[in-house]
Amino acid sequence: MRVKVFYHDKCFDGASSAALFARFYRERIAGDADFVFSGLLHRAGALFDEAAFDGDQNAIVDFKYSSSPKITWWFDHHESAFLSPADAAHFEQEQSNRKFYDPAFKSCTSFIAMIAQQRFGFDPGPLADLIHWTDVIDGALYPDAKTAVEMQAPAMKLTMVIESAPDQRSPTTISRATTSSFRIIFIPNPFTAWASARVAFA
Ligand SMILES: [Mn+2]
Repeated sequence: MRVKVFYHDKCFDGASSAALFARFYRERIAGDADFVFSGLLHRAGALFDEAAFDGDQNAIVDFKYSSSPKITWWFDHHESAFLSPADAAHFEQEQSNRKFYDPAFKSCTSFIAMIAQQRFGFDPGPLADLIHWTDVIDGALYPDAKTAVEMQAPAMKLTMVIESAPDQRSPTTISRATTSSFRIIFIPNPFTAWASARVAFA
């Protein structure tokens, strides 16, 4: 079973949502599932490439609604989740119990955790730290200005990596970060004042 997970790319909540969804899916839906992660970005023109929805199951997390019949799971919490009134109406007709929307949630990660627990018996306990930090980061609920500025907490450092990552490995990075210790390596860029950040696992 090949499950393709489309997530909001270069975004901590997007990557966390994809990682949490994969863990929930493997624990409560199909233990033999293989996951392919595919990042999505907001851009002008068509957001989705219908031909890319080629998994046995195709999920979208922390990103806009698609009415494609190939999309079998969807979770989002953005106010602007629907591209058109027709998409919103399509979602209203939805009967699958696989597509969920609640703009009251600070992060899509905490939303998926709640739905997975209440409707599918998933235990989000081992991911409590990840869920907490995703709410902090996506909801900009920094405990104080110093935390926001210095980005010292491990999750803040991961955020820097995710949001500068030029590739689609972020959900895998987050998954590993929830189960092993890691450190952040900064690689100076000779052409700009910025350093790029990479995760190294212990
Ligand atoms: Mn989000």
